[in-house]
Amino acid sequence: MKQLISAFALMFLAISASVLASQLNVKFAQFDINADGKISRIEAKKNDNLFKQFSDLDENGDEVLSEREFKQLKR
Ligand SMILES: [Ca+2]
Ligand SMILES: [Ca+2]
Repeated sequence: MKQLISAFALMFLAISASVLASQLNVKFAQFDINADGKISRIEAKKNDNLFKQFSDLDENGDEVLSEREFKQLKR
């Protein structure tokens, strides 16, 4: 019985991890209006919080946020 429970627990963990990951992807895609894999300053205007942090998030200073840079966003 215990084994069954831990199997369920593992499954639950795996599912919630993938849900979390897909939520992040959805968010990035929501902002990336032209789907070029980057968020421009204009696209970031959709969200005040993102727009305010834009310069801090843009580590390489190319005026767009990659998905990796976007993930540093503080909520
Ligand atoms: Ca874009
Ligand atoms: Ca950048």
